[in-house]
Amino acid sequence: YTFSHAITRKPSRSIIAGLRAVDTGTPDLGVMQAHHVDYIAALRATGAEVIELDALEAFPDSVFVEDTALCLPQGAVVMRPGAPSRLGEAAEMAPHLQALYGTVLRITGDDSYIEGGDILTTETEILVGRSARTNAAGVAELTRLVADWGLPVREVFTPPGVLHFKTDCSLLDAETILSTRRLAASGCFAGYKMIYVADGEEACANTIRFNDLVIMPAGFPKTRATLDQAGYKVVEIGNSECAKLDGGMSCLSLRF
Ligand code: CIR
Repeated sequence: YTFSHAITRKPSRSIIAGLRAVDTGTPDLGVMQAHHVDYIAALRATGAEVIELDALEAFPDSVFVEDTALCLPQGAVVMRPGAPSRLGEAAEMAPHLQALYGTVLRITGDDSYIEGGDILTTETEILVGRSARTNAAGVAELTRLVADWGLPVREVFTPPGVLHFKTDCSLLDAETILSTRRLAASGCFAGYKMIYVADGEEACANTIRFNDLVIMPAGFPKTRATLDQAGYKVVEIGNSECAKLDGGMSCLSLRF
């Protein structure tokens, strides 16, 4: 599958107030901006058009655009983030999707919560991990909305203590998934070819395959070597600042 577009949003000064499970220090906006520039350059290097949205000061986590929508060739679905401080980010994204897509659907149920970081789409199915941010009602509503899109939704579970399903996995090609062992242990990837991140390098499972590139966070040499050996064309991008906010390569863009 070739991606022709990506949407990103510039980090805001308010990023220092971004959500985090554990406080490991205040993110440095200047360093984050530099990493963000490198990330966008890598996306563009594959020939895709990257739409860079302006920073949203009112939403500290809004650089993590992935959580606001699901973008597929069939259409886009605006999410309903489970983090109260992030709920409004979805409405900010909707008009930009409307400009690019014929079909834009929305998760609207008062009790439905779902974030894009919990959704992994493969060639055959849409896996949605229930998590602290994504609940059964959210998964059920998405299942109804995309019922005629030709890809079944399969509910799976994000392990406790892991922010999102895709914090711990990514799709490397039509049949291959990069995952942590703790996530794959649930059996959710039966039938897929697996590559595991090295022990101690769990934080690099949030990697993306974007056209001919595999874009991974910098500083995970064992997993990098495994991906090189498997024949992937790997680019490393600094992620030190987003990592302080539990964010990684997938979170920073919507890709379609
Ligand atoms: C949050 O907790 O919502 C942000 N600090 C990080 C979001 C990362 N997004 C993603 O994994 N898709």
